[in-house]
Amino acid sequence: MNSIYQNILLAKKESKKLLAVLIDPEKMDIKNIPAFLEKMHQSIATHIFVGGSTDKNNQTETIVSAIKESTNLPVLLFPGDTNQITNIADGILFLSLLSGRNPEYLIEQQIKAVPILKQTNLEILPTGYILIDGGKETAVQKVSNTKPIAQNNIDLILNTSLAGEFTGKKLIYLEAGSGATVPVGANIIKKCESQLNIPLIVGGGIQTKKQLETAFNAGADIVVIGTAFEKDISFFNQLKK
Ligand code: 1GP
Repeated sequence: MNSIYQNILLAKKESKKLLAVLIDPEKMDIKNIPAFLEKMHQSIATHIFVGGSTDKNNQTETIVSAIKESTNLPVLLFPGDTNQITNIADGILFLSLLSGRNPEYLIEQQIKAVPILKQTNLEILPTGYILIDGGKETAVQKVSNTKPIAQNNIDLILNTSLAGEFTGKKLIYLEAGSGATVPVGANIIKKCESQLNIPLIVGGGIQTKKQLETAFNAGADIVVIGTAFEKDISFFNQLKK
C-alpha cells in the first residue's frame, strides 16, 4: 500500500488537486462528527487534518477516534503541541515554523515529540510551516509568539520555502492563519510553486469555492479549509464530487 506521502506525490504528478478538511478538536462537538463526515464524503475532500493551536481539554484523541470510526480518508494530525499526538491517526504533519525565530517551534517541540512518536506507527511528514500575514492576528501568531511574513515580501516567502525544501522538508505549508481575513495571495502561491519541487499546502481564510479554485489554479497541491465548514456545513454542497 502506498504511503500517504506517496499518494500526495502521485496526485501532484497527475495534477489532481487535494482538499484537506481541518477539524479543530476545541471547536468540534463529538456528537456532530458522523453527520459532518457524511456531508464531507459527498464532497471533493480527500484528507482530514485534526489540530489547533491549543487543545485545552485534551480532546484530540477522542475526536480522532470518532473520526476514524466514520471515515476511510487519511487522518493527519496537525498539532499545535506534543499533547496533540495520538497513535489513532494515520500520520502527522511534523511542522517546523520556518517563518518564525522562536526555537520552541523550530526544533524544541520536535525534540520533545520524539519519545512520543517512537511509541506510535504514525507516518511522519516533515513540513516547513510558513506563517503569512492574513490581515489579523491569528492563534498561531499568539501561541508561537512569532510574526508572520508580510504578503508583499515575496522574496522572503519564496526563500523560506526553498530553504525548507533544501533542508529536507517534504511539504511546504503556506498558512495565513485560521480565520484569516485575507488568504495567501495567488501571486505568492504561483511564485513558490514554480520553484519548489515538493508539494505545496495552502490554508487560512479560504471561505468560498472561488477562493479555493484560485488557490488550486495558482499551484496549491493541497488546500486546507476549516473555519468555512465549521461556520456552515452546507458549504460542502458547493464542493460536490
Ligand atoms: C488553519 O490553514 C488552516 O490552520 C485553515 O484555516 O480555518 O481559515 O480555513 P481556516
